Amino acid sequence: MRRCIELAKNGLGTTYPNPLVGSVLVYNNLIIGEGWHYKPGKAHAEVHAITNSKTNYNAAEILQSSPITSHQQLLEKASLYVSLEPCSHTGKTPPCADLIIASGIKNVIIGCVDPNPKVAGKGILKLKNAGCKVTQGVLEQQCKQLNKRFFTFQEKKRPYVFLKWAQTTEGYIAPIKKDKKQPVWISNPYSRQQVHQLRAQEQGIVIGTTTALVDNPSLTTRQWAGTSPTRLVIDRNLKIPKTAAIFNDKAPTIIITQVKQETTPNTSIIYEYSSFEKNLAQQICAIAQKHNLQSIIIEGGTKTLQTFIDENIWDQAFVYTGKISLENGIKAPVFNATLHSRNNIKDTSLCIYKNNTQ
Ligand code: AOF
Ligand code: ZN
Repeated sequence: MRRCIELAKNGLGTTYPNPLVGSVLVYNNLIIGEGWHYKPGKAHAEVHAITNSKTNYNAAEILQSSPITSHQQLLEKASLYVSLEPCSHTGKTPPCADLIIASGIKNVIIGCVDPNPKVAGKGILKLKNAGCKVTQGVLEQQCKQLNKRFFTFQEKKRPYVFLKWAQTTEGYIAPIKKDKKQPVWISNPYSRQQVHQLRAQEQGIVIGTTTALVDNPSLTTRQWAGTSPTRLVIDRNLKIPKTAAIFNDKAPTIIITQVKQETTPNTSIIYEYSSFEKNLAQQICAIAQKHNLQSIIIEGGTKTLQTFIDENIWDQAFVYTGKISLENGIKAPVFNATLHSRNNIKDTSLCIYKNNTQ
């Protein structure tokens, strides 16, 4: 199952909106086929594992040197491990449970149940009804953690929320005043590259009006291969000029505003209404949910980050502390959270916090 999780992670950034899934076919303690789900519309993990067993080196060796003489016989004696319950429905691809049954596999080991209401136990039932032995809940927590975005989206009806900021050792995220409309770099180039990796993995990125006006960021994925996230920009009174980088054509942009504004059909700039009176973080999450974004990064500034902290709608925080010193500045958000890990990226430290109350 650990190998299934390892394989599944290869799909991070490409399987969305589908979950990350890995599968391994085992005979006599040897892996005889493996695979992972790569992209929506493409084969699911189990399909890859079964297909791979036809050309797998270990499988070929067994067929040559044991009483088992056909691939069919081998499948009948093999065990299929999969990190998520095999699907039972016809989506973009046919049901994996049907394929497993048809291929003659009798022993199936599952990490966790699929929370998608179209599946939710029906895959397991199908397998059991066909006479397969099913073991479920193996490394269950790790398998759920693997799909924290998918599970949060399905069960809490909101995206998984990452907070991210960089601060100086004194706890400032930016100088009070600056001359140029661009960010002042607190973290080093390596940690900035890591932030681009995060952008490639997540589906949405949120900033407030001040960050858009003062830093003029484009919020795209440039220093890592992958897709740029959808930009969600808070602009209560539509103050951000159309020349701002967030309006470039590199990714869709959702403007969250209290001004009633029509969205022009077939454009990548979408206007979404928010009342701004209370629960702004909750309203932003509802907008992200409506647009099918399973994860969002709250990128700043302090006011926007603090809104999510105060409403207690966040799951994980990435806090970079750089070596540069500022005499005076805008204070970093204030929060009370459990430190999960601490790493140094050259002269910048990265503390990852988790919200244990969620
Ligand atoms: C599996 N194995 O590898 C994955 C599963 O539209 P489709 O056909 O691609 O189905 C997508 C749904 O299938 C997805 O929402 C989730 O419930 C399940 N994903 N199931 O048996 C896989 N990726
Ligand atoms: Zn499937």
